[in-house]
Amino acid sequence: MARICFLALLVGVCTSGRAAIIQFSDFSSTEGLQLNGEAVAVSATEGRVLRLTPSDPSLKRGSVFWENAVDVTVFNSFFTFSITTPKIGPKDTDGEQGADGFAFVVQSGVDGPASLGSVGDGLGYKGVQPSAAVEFDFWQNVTDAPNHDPSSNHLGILVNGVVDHGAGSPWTAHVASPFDDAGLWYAWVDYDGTTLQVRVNQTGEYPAQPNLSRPLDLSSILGQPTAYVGFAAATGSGLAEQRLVSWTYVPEPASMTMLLILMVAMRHVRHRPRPA
Ligand SMILES: [Ca+2]
Ligand SMILES: [Ca+2]
Repeated sequence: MARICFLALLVGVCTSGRAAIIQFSDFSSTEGLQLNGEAVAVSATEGRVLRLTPSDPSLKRGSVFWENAVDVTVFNSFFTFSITTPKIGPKDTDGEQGADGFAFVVQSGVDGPASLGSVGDGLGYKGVQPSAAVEFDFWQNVTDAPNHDPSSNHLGILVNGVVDHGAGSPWTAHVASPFDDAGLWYAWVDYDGTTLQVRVNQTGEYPAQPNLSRPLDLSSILGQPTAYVGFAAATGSGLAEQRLVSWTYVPEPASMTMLLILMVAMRHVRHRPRPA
């Protein structure tokens, strides 16, 4: 179910005139989204999902963006994904199969919601700028592409379509369990106006500490306080079916969203009929 709504409607009070929410509990509708490249809504074990790349043939890419630019001065975004990998094909420098990965992307590029970067190590994000992104990368590019990937399964916070982390691989974090294990993953990306944080796990409980954070002045990077938000993904000679299962984007601090959820829950309790 797709919907864009307003916090004021959720809580019954006007908290903000700009706070439009993007919410997809599944992708039975893709209304409001622009799908590019290989991105397509399909039925999967998780329900109606957004498949960003198919598991074959090789060298595919896809992206999806909300069709209108939204406020990105502060936000929190929560999404779930699952990735399957046919255990065939080449192995990376860590001896792991499956490739390449995807990214949550905030961008103000000239192609707008049609933006789509390069295949393979580019994750469908390389070259998209001005931008910032959080990558979920499960192919280690060290010698085949000089990206300084720290491991075969890592997070990275990227800027301006550059997927090379540089010497020492700053702004990356290794994640022990492989993203392409076919299980459901939960991810949170929070921006408080000064620092971008990312959390990921397979329990669905919001972790106290982020896996990775990076100070960023998004408005300066983007050249404006609004941007197109969405996802990009790619495969290379290694393969993977990458599925976005759900997605919520709220242009408010994470703490505000928690408070609003609590207020909605309390309203439901208050309005529940008393037993006879
Ligand atoms: Ca891999
Ligand atoms: Ca990589």
